[in-house]
Amino acid sequence: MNWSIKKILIILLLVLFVIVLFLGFLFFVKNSKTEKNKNNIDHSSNCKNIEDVYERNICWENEAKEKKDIEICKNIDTAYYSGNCEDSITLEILKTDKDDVNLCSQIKSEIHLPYCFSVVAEQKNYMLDECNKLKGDLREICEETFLYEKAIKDDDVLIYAEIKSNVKKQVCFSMTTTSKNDLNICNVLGDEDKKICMEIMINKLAIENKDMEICKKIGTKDSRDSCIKMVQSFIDPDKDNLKNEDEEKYGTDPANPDSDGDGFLDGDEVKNGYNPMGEGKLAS
Ligand SMILES: [Ca+2]
Ligand SMILES: [Ca+2]
Ligand SMILES: [Ca+2]
Repeated sequence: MNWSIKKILIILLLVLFVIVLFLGFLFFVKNSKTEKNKNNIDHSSNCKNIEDVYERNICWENEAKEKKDIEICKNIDTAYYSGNCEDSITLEILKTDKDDVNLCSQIKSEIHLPYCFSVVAEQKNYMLDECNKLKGDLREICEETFLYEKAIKDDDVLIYAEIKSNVKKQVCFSMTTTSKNDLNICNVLGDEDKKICMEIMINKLAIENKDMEICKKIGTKDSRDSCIKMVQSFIDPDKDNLKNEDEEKYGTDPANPDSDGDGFLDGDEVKNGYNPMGEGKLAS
């Protein structure tokens, strides 16, 4: 074989080698691309392909939470659950990444809104200025929530007075007055608030002491009656081991320890599954 043929053969072999390398490279690139596509498709279609609505919604919610992506929540079928999903991600972002009250305006459910504000309230050290970033109703709910949370945190009865919403004020009063036993704490308040504060405290003391007499300190008749009713339901004046609340339920006499006169106490009959109003067992 002469040299020129050898050279041609070597060149041919080299060219062949380069072609094989090139083809190999192409094959690798193509494969890695399909693998990547497959991953993408798999991830988003995982949830899409689930037939059961409930399971599918949970899948979307988990994926949304994993990626902290509110957009993914929108795949959830029911508006209610999709809103819940969005809210939980907003709250998660608020807690971990951003302490901005504006995030709360993205909250969908009215129930989650005060919770959102309470998270910011703690982050912002209950400074009401933070609520100035919002407008209208949102600002009002924000301020009420800040005050409410601060009143409870500081156990300070004077802060309640600043809360406008009556329902919130009452909840707030009862939250803190539960730790106190002195009616005088209400005296620092203005007339209207003092009245609410006193009623809540008196109710609490009457129930704690199982004493209806305490209720009589309440000025308003309706509130007084409801206090008495409340205390009555917790007491057992005929000492038959059945509280008045339960005497009413079983139709027994709250002033007679043995309503059916068979020698067994109302409460003991009920406890052992017997009818306190006659013969035989209680219907389950
Ligand atoms: Ca009784
Ligand atoms: Ca009785
Ligand atoms: Ca009896």
